[in-house]
Amino acid sequence: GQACAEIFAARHYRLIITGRRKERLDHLSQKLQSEYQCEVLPICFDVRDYGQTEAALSALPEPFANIDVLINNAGLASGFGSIQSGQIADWEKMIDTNIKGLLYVTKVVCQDMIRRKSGHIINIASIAGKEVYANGNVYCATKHAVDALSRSMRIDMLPAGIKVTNVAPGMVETEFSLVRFGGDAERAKNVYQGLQPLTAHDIATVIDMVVQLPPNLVVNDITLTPLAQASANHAIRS
Ligand code: 8X3
Repeated sequence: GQACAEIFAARHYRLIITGRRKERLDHLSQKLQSEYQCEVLPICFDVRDYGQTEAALSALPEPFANIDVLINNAGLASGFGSIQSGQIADWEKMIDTNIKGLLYVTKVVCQDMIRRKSGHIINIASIAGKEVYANGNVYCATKHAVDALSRSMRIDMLPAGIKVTNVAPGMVETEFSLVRFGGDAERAKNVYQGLQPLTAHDIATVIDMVVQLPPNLVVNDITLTPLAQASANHAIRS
């Protein structure tokens, strides 16, 4: 999310950045405004709560009211273990954020896009939405749901001419693994041991490329991996 905000700020897009942690959000907002002189509206809310989501996004102040590009980036993996040992709290957090949060935000934002017959929705899915791997179970299921929703949205919004792009990254070094392993930094580091993972900036670069394409050209689905990764289950390490 932050990497995308930075790339679009450099293009002087008017930005709405959202998240749960006000301090982080305000800090990023100030950084973008001072580094790129762009207009930024930070809004703090939790996508897991439909009431909060609707209140935050349905009555935007005028210069920010018409959203052209929505990036559904909120998502996480929580826990890594067999289905039989899974924690209900982890499952609910992933289902509520990765599926329901994406649905809630999309429902609010797409209304105006459909009215204007213009807009681009980018759903950040995962290679875990294309394949499954051991101990990925519920996370993989939520990302398979995102993949299905991207395809469904594209069909449902076809008459309105809304672009929908499903972005499915493989190994990207962000806070992803740290969050998945409950803050265990050593374990998180091992995930990318012996290979060069992608960066958030790599993913944002591709999103920017997809957004810049001509009106009649749509990337519906794109899977991104580092050179050392061929599938969710095949990576080569030195
Ligand atoms: C992140 C990629 O392979 O760790 O969604 O599930 S993976």
